Amino acid sequence: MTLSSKTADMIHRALDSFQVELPSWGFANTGTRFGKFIQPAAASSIDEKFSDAGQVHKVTGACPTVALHVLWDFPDGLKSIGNVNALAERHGVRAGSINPNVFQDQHYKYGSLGNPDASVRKAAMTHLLDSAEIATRLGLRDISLWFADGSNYPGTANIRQRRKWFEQGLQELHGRLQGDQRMLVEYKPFEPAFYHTDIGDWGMAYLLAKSAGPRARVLVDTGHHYLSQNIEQIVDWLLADGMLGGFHFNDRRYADDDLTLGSIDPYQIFRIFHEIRFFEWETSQRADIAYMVDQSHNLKGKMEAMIQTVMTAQELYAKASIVDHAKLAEGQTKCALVDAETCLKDAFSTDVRPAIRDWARSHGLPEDPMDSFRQSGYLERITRERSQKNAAAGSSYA
Ligand code: RM4
Ligand code: MN
Ligand code: MN
Repeated sequence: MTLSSKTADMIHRALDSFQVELPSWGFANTGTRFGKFIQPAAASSIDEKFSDAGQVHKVTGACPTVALHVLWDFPDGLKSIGNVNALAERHGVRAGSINPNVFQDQHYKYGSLGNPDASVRKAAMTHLLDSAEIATRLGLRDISLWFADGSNYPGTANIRQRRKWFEQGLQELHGRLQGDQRMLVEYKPFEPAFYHTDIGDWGMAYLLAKSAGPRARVLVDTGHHYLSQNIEQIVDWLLADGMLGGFHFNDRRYADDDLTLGSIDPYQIFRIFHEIRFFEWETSQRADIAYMVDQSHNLKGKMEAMIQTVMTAQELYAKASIVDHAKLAEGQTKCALVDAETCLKDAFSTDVRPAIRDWARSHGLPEDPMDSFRQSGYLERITRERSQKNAAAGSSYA
């Protein structure tokens, strides 16, 4: 079935406005708690990460920015930012959000901003303020915050006290934001903490963001919910309150599995996009949302996994952009349940791929990004160049 020109046009405009940020760590060798499977082509320097991201952007046209993780990409903090903007530009991308890392160093064993030891809280604060400074010097807008803080056993942590420390810390960080900078507060129910997590759900993230100041928002990582939780309702509530700052996209079957987007439940992502598009239609305003990928690719080839993710995101966003909103609103008002639900089902089951190929062609992009990448010889080249270094990297769990 060919799409009507009106539908194709809606898809075209939606894709023009849709961009998704790639995580630098998605190109690096990462693992599970049991070990790392080393990929010979994995990136290990910021130069290689930008280069890989640049190739993904080149074939998809939808991911001009790269999220950076401070400890992994700037191991010496402010001192290592060097000429990072020029480096990114050389590979056809830009630096994106800045992700502080207050979970990996040894002193964070009992937490960062929630640590009972004032000197550790101070070390975490210094890292967060340095991260804000990095964002300012590089001219970047979003500081994306995830905290591993929590406890493993009942009675071992003063939950209310820790909340206060978080409020203070986030307020202090907010005070350093410049211009249009934002801070995004991410939540996660468990892992690595298995009894309580200090920012365990969207309500906690919302309250902390509110108390931090007007430029703080909530970040929704799609893998950070209990199974069967209605994520699109959370998204809708945050949208209504102007508190939705961004997403970390990934898919999962059980917990925070970090699988490629839409691999398990594409309808879930479609429903999220739908709530956003419906909000935009009702309010005639564009939601200011940073769409980001947060995945770690252990088994799939890292670059192919990323291209597949971006293509899936474009496809699901395109589907959500052709929902007949007027008809849907009417169905909702009249409680015509089947009619309203059919509006979503019709859009979801439409094959939007021909329209995406047209869109790509009209922008001088390859119609088949995966094939274009495979034909390019890039993977063979980086495999040759990087395999020796990667083979020397450790892979053991203990
Ligand atoms: C966490 C969370 C954060 C990410 C780290 C690496 O589970 O999703 O966003 O920075 O993993
Ligand atoms: Mn995340
Ligand atoms: Mn996660």
